[in-house]
Amino acid sequence: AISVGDLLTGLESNQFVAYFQPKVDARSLEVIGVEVLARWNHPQHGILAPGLFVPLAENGGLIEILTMAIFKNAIDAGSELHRLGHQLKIAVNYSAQSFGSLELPEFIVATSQAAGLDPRYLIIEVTESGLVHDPTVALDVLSRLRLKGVSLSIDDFGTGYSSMEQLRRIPFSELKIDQGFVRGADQDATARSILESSIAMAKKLNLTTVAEGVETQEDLEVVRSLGCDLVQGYLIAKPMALADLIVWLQRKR
Ligand code: G
Ligand code: G
Ligand code: NA
Ligand code: MN
Repeated sequence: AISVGDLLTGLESNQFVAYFQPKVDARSLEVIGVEVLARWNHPQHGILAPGLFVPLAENGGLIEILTMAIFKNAIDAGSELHRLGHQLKIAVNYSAQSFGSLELPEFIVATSQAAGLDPRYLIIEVTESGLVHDPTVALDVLSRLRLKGVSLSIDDFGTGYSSMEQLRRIPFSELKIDQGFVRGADQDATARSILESSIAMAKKLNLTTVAEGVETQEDLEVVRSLGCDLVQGYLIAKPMALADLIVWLQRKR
């Protein structure tokens, strides 16, 4: 099993890397941005997924350092992509446990300024459940980031609780509909109705809508027909390393 000690060693020797999954326009399929997904390039176990180490970092008091490492990777990659002519938005997941840190917002802004990447190209994805944990602190941290130009996205929409209240309180600009409502929606009238209502509501609130987990052409057709703005999922591309993303982007040109 992996211990907190291994995690610390991994952080000290820069074993954490960012993978990137494209977010594309639902109609034109033009690439608008990428979601950053953390991976641990472990010397013995190979590439490890966040489900194996994010909870460990949260419980072991290392989530702030891990989040900094991921942001540093993400921002450097964003700056490189911009240099190559890909003006993409870079979305990073933010753990509820990270709201306790007032240093993180400063770190994010300072790091993007140092890399020459305008914070307006950054998006922070937070889950509904994350916001309920400590609502006042979450609002404080997210507002600081918003004031610096960072956009806020509500992730896995529809799976948490008190979602509508979070939409009222927090200055979101994007809403990501959970994969559970997207995959197979062509076969499932209930999922389709939930999708339709979520997209309609998001539009009234002036939020960009993203459908996650688009795996088939049928999934894509459903979300397109409902007017969803962006899509993300295996049909478009799986999460990949920066070098692979660059090749993928060049092929699309
Ligand atoms: O590909 P996937 O297995 O990458 O991601 C699994 C889960 O881990 C998702 O819920 C995703 O939001 C979360 N996750 C991925 N990267 C990060 C990260 O850098 N920080 C946090 N807090 N969560 C992440
Ligand atoms: O919680 P969050 O939405 O950040 O998590 C995204 C997770 O979903 C990651 O683990 C990512 O690898 C995974 N994912 C992304 N696209 C697809 C897809 O089309 N199908 C499936 N099954 N998983 C996906
Ligand atoms: Na996410
Ligand atoms: Mn999600």
